[in-house]
Amino acid sequence: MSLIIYLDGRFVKEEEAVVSVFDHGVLYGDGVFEGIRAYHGRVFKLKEHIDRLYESAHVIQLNIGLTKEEMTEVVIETCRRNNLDNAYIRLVVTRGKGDLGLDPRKCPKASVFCIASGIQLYPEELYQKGMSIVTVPTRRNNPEAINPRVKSLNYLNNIMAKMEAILSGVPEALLLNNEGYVTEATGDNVFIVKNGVLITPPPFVGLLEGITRNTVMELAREKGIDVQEKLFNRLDVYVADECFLTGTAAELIPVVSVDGRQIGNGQPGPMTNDLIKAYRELTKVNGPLIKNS
Ligand code: PXG
Repeated sequence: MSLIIYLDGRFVKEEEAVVSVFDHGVLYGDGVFEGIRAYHGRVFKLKEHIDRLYESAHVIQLNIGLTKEEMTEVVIETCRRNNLDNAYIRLVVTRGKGDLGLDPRKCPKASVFCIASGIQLYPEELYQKGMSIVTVPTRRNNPEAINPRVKSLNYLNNIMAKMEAILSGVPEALLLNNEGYVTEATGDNVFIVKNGVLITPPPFVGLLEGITRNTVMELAREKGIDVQEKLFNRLDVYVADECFLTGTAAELIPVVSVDGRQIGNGQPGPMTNDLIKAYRELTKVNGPLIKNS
């Protein structure tokens, strides 16, 4: 069945939802986006996603042309028009149509689109048995060049790393920064557990401050767990008691092997499993209602 897509102020059929070849999002990756989930008829952490989208746009000096309230309604209405209670939502703002040069001043109006579709869940086996990952040669973008805190349409850094992971026979990559500190995976943040402390790298190392990451840190603190944002390297991961990745699409995924080194006892750890449960509970109650008829 054809989806209904929001595109520049209108709801159109998927077949009609097309952007120009002169759009600078297409020509240069000039734009920002969000990946959002809806669960049980609610858009999870919608305010946080909208806030991050507007912050990313602000950094690249992109005028979205809609208020946050209007954008919130765009997301909810897109779910409603497709009658979705559970959805994966992609909200994109590009620089819009310009000429063939780089100059963003030639793009008078940003283009906004929103896709809400059914979700492709990861196999349950991944959550039961955990995932193997590797560190890859490609380093995470230098924050002084392209700051990973901006969720921009330029994802080549992540895609290169993803290809290197696949070449190594695993589905996900761990990216280091130029100093060798652990940053994140290609579309997920990373956590380790050592001696009961939950540790994740600080944003300044060069990573996207994930909404799932922040949610997991909150949930852990509510449980009385000591949560620390601090620098660590590959070796710290090898000797961690537990490791997991967090992201909107993946939620929390246990990691049981990194560069061939078994993590902990090679099974998803108790803190990881506890947090997976707490996260899934939260998805039942957080976020504005879609109110499908
Ligand atoms: N780091 C990066 C680089 C990301 O792109 C996350 C962390 C997690 O952030 P949230 O806010 O979702 O907890 C992301 C988010 C995919 C996919 O298909 C994932 C993202 C973006 C695009 C596609 O898995 N990531």
